[in-house]
Amino acid sequence: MVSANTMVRKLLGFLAVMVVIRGRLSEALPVCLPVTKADIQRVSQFLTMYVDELPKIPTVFGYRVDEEGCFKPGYLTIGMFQKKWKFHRDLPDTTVFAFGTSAQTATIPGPTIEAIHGVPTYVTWQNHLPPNHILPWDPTLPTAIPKNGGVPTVVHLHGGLHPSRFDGHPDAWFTANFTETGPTWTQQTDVYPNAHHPGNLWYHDHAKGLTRINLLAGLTGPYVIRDPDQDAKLNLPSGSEFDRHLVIADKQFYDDGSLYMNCTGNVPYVHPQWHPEYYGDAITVNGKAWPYLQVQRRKYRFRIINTSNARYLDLSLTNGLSFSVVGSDGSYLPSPVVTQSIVLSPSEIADVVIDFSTTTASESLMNNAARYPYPNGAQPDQYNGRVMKFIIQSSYFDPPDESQIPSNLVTYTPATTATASVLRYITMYDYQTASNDTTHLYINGKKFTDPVTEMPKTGSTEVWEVINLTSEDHPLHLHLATLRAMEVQCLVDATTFTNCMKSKNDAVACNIAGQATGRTISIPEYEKTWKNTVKIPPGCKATVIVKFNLVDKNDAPYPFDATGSPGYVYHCHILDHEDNVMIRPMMMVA
Ligand SMILES: [Cu+2]
Repeated sequence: MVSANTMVRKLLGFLAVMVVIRGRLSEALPVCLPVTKADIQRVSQFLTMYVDELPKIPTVFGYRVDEEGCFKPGYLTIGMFQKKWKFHRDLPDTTVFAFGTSAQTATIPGPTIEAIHGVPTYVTWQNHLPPNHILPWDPTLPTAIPKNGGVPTVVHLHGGLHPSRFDGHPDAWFTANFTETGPTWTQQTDVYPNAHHPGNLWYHDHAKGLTRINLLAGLTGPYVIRDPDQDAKLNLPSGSEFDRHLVIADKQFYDDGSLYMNCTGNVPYVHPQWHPEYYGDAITVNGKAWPYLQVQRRKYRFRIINTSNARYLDLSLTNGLSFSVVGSDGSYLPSPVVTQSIVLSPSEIADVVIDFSTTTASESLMNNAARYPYPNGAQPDQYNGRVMKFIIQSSYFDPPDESQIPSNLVTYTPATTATASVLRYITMYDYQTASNDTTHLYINGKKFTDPVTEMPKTGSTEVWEVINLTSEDHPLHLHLATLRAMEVQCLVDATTFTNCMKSKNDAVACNIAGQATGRTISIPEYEKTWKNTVKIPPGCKATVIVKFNLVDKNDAPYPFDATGSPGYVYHCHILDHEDNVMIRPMMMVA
């Protein structure tokens, strides 16, 4: 273990230095002593796998039922608290930031918010966090920096359809007790109309420049929009025992249990702390490192959310089990897709059924085979290549399994470019030093603060041709919209095209039509529905249909006004990229 380092670290860990940046800001930043990568890896490697039971995430209800049995709007107050969390039996308690209705009940991840389609949920998000962050951050990024201290937070409901003032705009941050608020903050309570069709969403922090550390610290939680009639008709495995979330996030720890986030950047003279990708060796599920779950020999539904900062997951099961994928992100598939493996970028959701009666084995491991960075980086090892274990009980238990995997699920507006009114070219750039170290990443060569260029008409359908000029995959996430990648075609000469784009920043002038004629990458069957995040492979162009309307109601307009301030954003969901600064504003117009 790293006891020598830890002793010094414990001595100095809570000291802070006053760093004056550009003579304007004085911030208390943690002092970090250098530890080697091997030191940090050793902490994960000492943890025995599959000794902690998978926690059941608590549920809170974002609606109420009146005397007549009708659904009525629900009112929730959910706080963000600093508390101690046990990630593993053999790891000391970890200081985290957690969502919950009280400090005592706050969990990693936060409680599942259950909502009813079309019934509004009011959430007052409260910040109870201390004056200083528990993780190092980087004031040289465009960052929410309060004048009087505190940890800025703002909650985004990922996949939600709602007016932009409730969207968790990166500048709508607030500190404890709303003492200080960001420039686009307007109100304490967000109202979610739950206009999105029934499906899987999640909520997480979105504060400018701090998203990567606020999520690593624990500020994530699941959100489900239900339609009881549809649930009854589908008859998928249900109830808190057989319908469960698996919220996956990779983490790295010091041997005193505290969360590790690098203190020193990869190009420290540009950004002293920022690093292009955070990867942890400990794979946590529902807040436990490599947990186990005892299951009955029957069908289970798992809503799997990748809440990692940068790690893609390529999930598979041992002992012959497969996934029947019923949904991707917030939507159902038209019919189940049986697959041996599922690739999830950060923020993507797979809604699956696993039928444990199809094996005679007594256990099955869920493993991860995704290279990092994806898809050309390092191969996962025996630590970050493991996720969790299912222990399959030998006998058959009550109640009998009457659930099913129906052959027809749910269909929405067909995916066609014919109804699109606007074609946009969206380009992803990576800026590097002479020695190929990334200093920042942009979309369309623009900063977040450059004037808004994407102003879609509310109710419309667009086509976005998204071109990835970098060497790794990026998960493109749009707020408000639902989207679907139709085809991916790679560039024949990425170097020439990238050089042209770096001088002209104009895909048409750089002959994208002639360039994007290379190899095609097929879209997996299990992603062929309306999503909110799509993967954009390196050196390729993805044709993405983007809908600013209701795909479950034949492209009907939103039941709320999506125009007006502060607007929405779209961004890469690798959080380290989003923070520096692969994010752009998006303003809806009438
Ligand atoms: Cu990215």
